Amino acid sequence: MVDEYAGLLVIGDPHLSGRTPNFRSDDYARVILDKFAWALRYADAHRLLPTMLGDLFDRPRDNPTWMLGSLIDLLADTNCIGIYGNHDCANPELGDDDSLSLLVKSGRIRMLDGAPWRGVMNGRTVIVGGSSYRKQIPNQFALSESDTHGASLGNARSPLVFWISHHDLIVPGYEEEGRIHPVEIPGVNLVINGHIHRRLDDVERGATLWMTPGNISRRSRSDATMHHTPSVLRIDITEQGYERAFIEVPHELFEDVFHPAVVDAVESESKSSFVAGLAQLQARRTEGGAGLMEFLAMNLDQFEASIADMIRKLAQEVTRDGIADTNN
Ligand SMILES: [Mn+2]
Repeated sequence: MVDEYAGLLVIGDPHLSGRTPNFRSDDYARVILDKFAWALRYADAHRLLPTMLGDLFDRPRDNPTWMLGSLIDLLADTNCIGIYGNHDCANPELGDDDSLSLLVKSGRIRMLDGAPWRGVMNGRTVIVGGSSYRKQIPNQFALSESDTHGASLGNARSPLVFWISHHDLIVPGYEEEGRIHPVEIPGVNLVINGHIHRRLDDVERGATLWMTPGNISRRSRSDATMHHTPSVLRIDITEQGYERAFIEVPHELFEDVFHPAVVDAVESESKSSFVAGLAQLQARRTEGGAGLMEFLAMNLDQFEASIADMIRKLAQEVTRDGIADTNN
């Protein structure tokens, strides 16, 4: 087998989308696609295998054709492995109507479910398995005979086994949302989990380490996102095992990609401040109408029920379905 790679480049939750989310004020579609392209170039330059943690797309379907075409080009001469996330599929499993399945069928991305990647990196056998969203993370991993074959030919070191997932893990900083406890998985050295958009501390369970590297895009304006630096995770296979490093993905200042929060003028109950608040929102207009619904929820009480209802319906009409974004 050709010793093609020096390690992995792990890319968390890009959430590619033709629409600009929430409070972002830039050309999100182009910016995030460029980040993904940057990561692929970095991987290529350093002989790292691009490994996707899921949620390549923000919405499973109706993604712009130009974007799908760009991805087909970007991934043409690259091996890329990965799993799908909750945002990649409209149903519990990835289906033929979901955009990601195009990239899988055309051989641009190889899904790891049920078919771990096996190869040699810097002279050592490496196995990368994965569990897509809702797929069970195994409770152990047994090497096959061919996995240990290399050892008898002079490669005395046992294979390194990595596992990627897209799950609600109970890890420090995500205890309330989490549902799955990290445990030791005999046979697995390192689990790398997507889905959680900010970098959290490692969790060590016996011989298995669990990592939450966070994503490469900033989607919400919350504090957690404000303090997250978009990064990819680089894993280099070494003599002793592996080394990890976070590589910052070139990005603009937080203040330059998000609309400022609307603070004043919303507190007073008078109708004139309601109009002033609307004017402020218009000045910071977001594509999906983020902010408008929050503003209305806080301020509609002062009107008669029938009028409040009419305003609410109008707002829903003009913002279509652009406001009900979930973050992970
Ligand atoms: Mn996600």
